[in-house]
Amino acid sequence: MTLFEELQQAIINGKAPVAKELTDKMLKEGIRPAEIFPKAIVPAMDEVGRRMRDCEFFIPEVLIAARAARASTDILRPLLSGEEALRSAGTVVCCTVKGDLHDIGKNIVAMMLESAGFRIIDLGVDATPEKIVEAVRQHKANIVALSALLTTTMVNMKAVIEALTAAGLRDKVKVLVGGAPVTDAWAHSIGADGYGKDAPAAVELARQLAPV
Ligand code: B12
Repeated sequence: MTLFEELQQAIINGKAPVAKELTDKMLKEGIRPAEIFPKAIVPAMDEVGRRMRDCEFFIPEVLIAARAARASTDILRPLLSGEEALRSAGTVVCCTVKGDLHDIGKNIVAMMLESAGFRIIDLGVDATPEKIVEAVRQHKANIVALSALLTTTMVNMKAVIEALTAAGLRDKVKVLVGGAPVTDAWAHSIGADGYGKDAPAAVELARQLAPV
């Protein structure tokens, strides 16, 4: 097995200390940090996504795999010159909308997107439209990923889109929405660009909407 394959296995199996060790070893052997994303981390998280879709993996396995991926990305991120590899996939402002404190799904989506090479600006939970608009402007984001778990807070997704429009930023970003009560029909009705039912779908959508 190559080191790339070993790292893939470590991530899929959720072995964060092994992932860290292998990443250090790869760097010592002269492998470029930017090479490790497409050849190990991204395919590993793609496989995790496939397993989740096929019900071979459930939330705990996904979280553990994402944590292993993070053990590797934490080492690599500061080494990427000008963050070229991360920036090339796009910048995502992600959050749970105002009034909503559920963040487990949002965190999985953020970790999967990060593992897929996106730069993540995570605004946490209870994010106001103003805060989101400000972050999009400041970080020149090209994607906004909004999560809502309550039927009473879904409507705040619409408020974010209206605030982006009012700030003249709507045509600069693609807005993705998700969360248990959210549907494709809802996404359409509020003028979002896409709805994803789970984290792998979020990655697919982000790749489609902001192609490298
Ligand atoms: C855990 C939980 C909590 C925890 C949250 C902890 C945390 N840090 O997140 C706590 C205990 C704090 C909580 C509080 C409340 N909760 Co609660 N909670 C849940 C529960 C059991 C699980 C949610 C979860 O984490 N699921 C696992 C994750 C992985 O799934 P997910 O969030 O759906 O995310 C996936 C997808 O939806 C998608 N996705 C998510 N976000 C995004 C974003 C994008 C862009 C994309 C593309 C995809 C995407 O990808 C994710 C990964 O695959 C749900 C029940 C349920 N089955 O959903 C109730 C639930 C959501 N809660 C509910 C309620 C009512 C509440 C409270 C109001 C309870 C109360 N009376 O105080 C409060 C509200 C607090 C607030 N203001 O937010 C109701 C909502 C009912 C409704 N239809 O509105 C639910 C459905 C329970 C129920 N059946 O009544 N809750």
